[in-house]
Amino acid sequence: MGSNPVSPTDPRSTAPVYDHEAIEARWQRVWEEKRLFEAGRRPGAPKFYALEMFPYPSGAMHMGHARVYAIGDVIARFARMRGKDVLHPMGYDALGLPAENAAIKDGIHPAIRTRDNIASFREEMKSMGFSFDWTRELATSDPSYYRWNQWFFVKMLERDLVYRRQGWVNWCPSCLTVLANEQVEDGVCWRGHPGVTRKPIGEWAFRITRYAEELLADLDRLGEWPERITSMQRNWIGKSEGAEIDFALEGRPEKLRVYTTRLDTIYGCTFVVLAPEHPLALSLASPAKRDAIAAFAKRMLEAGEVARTAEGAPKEGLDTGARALNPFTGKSVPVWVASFVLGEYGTGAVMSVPAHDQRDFEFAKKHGLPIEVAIQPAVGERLEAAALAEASTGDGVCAGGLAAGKSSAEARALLTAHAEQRGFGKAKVNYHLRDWGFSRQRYWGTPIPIVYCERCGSKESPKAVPVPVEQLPVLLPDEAVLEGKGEPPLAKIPSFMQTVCPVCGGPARREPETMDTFVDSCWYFARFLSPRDEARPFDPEAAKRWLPIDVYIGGPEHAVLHLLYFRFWTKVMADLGLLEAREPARRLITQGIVLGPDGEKMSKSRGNVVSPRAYVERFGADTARLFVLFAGPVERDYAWNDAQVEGLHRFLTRVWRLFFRFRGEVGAGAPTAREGRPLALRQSSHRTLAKVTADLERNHFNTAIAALMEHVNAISAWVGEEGVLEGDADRAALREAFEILAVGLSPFAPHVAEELWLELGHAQCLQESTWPAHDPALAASDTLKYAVQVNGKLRGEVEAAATAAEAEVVALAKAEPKVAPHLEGKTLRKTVFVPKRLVNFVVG
Ligand code: ANZ
Ligand code: ZN
Repeated sequence: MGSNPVSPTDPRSTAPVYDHEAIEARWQRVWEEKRLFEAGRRPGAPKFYALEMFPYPSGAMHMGHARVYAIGDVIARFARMRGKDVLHPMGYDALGLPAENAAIKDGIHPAIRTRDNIASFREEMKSMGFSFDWTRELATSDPSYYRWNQWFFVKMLERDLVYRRQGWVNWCPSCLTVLANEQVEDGVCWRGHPGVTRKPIGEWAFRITRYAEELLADLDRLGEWPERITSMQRNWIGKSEGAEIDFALEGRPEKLRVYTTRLDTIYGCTFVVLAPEHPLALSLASPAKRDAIAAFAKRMLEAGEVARTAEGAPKEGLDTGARALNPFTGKSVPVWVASFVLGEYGTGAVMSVPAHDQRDFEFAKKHGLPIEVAIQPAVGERLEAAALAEASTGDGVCAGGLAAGKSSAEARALLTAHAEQRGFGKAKVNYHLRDWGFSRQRYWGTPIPIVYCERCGSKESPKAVPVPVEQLPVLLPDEAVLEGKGEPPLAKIPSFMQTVCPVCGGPARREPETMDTFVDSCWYFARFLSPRDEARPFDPEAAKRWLPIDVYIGGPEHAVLHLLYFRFWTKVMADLGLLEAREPARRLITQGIVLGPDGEKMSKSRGNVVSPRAYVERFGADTARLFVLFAGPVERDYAWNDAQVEGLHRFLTRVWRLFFRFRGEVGAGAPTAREGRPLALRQSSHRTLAKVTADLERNHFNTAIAALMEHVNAISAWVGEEGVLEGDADRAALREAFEILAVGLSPFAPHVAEELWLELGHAQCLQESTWPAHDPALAASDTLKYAVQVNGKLRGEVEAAATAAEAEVVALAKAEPKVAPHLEGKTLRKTVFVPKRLVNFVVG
């Protein structure tokens, strides 16, 4: 078999055995030695930035990682072969809670655990043959990274984009500590203590709301983001257009301002409701009710917004005893406090219209408050308040008042204008988006670069002084007291806490809080541009070339946190003059998850976790990659399936055997034959190339792989059992078939592909080669199906060569056995021929 001389020490001497281990190790070494994956190798070429969401380095890589990086790798490899200068970096989202929680349990320092986890992640990713530019690897736990988080903090503080506010946290009264949401389940802390409550606490927040409108408007320009993600962001930002209206209070000088999106319903307002925590609630309440309202407010704040606004949550409330005057009618209505009105949205006060708002309706029914219809449906039966079974929430026609007879939309405009004219109201836009509270009472995070100085402030309220940027980083101390109890960990380390004030030089205390790790992932994509930069977060010139990211890939679970925060941060970086782009990523791909073999989400507790490592060892990276890419479309979830993995391994083995059976016989010349025996094989080759190329352009990887499988079948069938090649034209066609197979496989199963390519006599790696163009004539489907009709009625079908002339097709159609009887003995009046589609005989 084969005529190439093979020395006994050459690994190729074992060629007929598909030794994935040797092949994969070899190509990974070659790629690295040739530095093929380093960005900037083709300075004049168009750039292409492919990025996968970087991993949190937990114990080991899991299938979800394997899938997302395999997707990114196919895209990066294809782009390189299309002549792009590709940036495809990898790093670690290395700070965060899991390492700290684990440390509390087993005492292993988060830094050590993280270092070890990164080492094993790196090794596993390398074993998969992912084409990362490893020279740019970074970890967010490295002070050379997080110092720039601190730098951004200071710059944003200067621009009033950072501020201190009152926030709410989960509090465990037994541990005397603040807990993250994921550490609390049903009011029980992760260490088993019941009675977790919410507690007010000072926190740092980013003023993301300043960008609400831009974040919303730019969603329309993100043409290549999944609609599902942009609509989740749109809802999350929650733009609301309405009006603020002032109600006078009986016997008091203050006004009560409400926010409404339905000013058209004002004539049906029968009471006003305040959030229990509204600043006026207590002072409005009659003395007898004050204690009850204070207790109610405390209970509501502890319950939290989610519980209060949940559908079906009880509509609790209390009458304050005060009364407000509807500015449109002068009518006096009672003022209540209620669970479902939130202090932090709008004005914290609502004009209640139970006939047209469901929450108000339920509240009115429960507390015996009146219901009055203000809007009649444009068509259909008149509404009667007494007969309502639920609120009628749609727009309609105003039943009375200034806008009587007008549509709801007209009425809103008219009544708002009236309120503006009279000075008791105005149009107002609100957003549901809240500022981002990002300080955490944790150790394993970026220290917030603030010191508190009593001399610059006062003993009662020490001034928060930012650490000057020249003094950054504020290093996270190695010493860590991790007990999961009491004060934040950094507060327990005197050597960290005690410092001097950068303004007055007096003694000062450091901020013991650290940053949310979502800060780290806001801008890592930019750090990859100059990851060793000591002078600035990243090189703005490099940013000009590389940003925005061309394809960003990650899980859809990040729809509204990470993916919104990193858009926000990009806009801030642009406003700081660091960037031109105002959006981080042109295109977003959200991949489905790989479920366990039982079809359930993989989890340790279910015992259905499949780790890539074992499969890479047993079947090789190429098989593992093919599995995660072949099992279904990119966005779809699917379950791990051992049988399919084995099937894919058999496929690669088959490719291997087929190739080596003919390795010595494939010709050297380029094929030219367009007829005879070679034609069928050449057509399969070019059709496959056309299909794989088109599928790669659309990220339809599973169908591309299926086309390659068909091509292998076609090669097999063509060579036949005997495997006899007749002459140079056959040999050249076979070479072409294998070359196209190698090229087509190369983004998916790159190690096998490179091996075939080398064996075909190429000196350059596939990753250095150019993706070939298919020959359209050979790729064209060579036969066409024509429908044959007689007097417009379908009678049969014929298949004709794509190149066949009209006369030829018509002749075939006439001869078709199912058609001929309908023509017999009739006069053919007309023949209608629609190219590529149909023949219709009109007979009489
Ligand atoms: C009167 C009214 C009548 C309302 C009606 C709705 C329907 P979005 O779209 O979410 O902005 N609201 C205002 N502030 C609130 C707060 N702090 N907590 C709870 N609810 C509040 O919703 C705006 C509507 O939600 C406002 O319009 C107000 O109720 C209520 F037939 O005013 B509406
Ligand atoms: Zn000071």
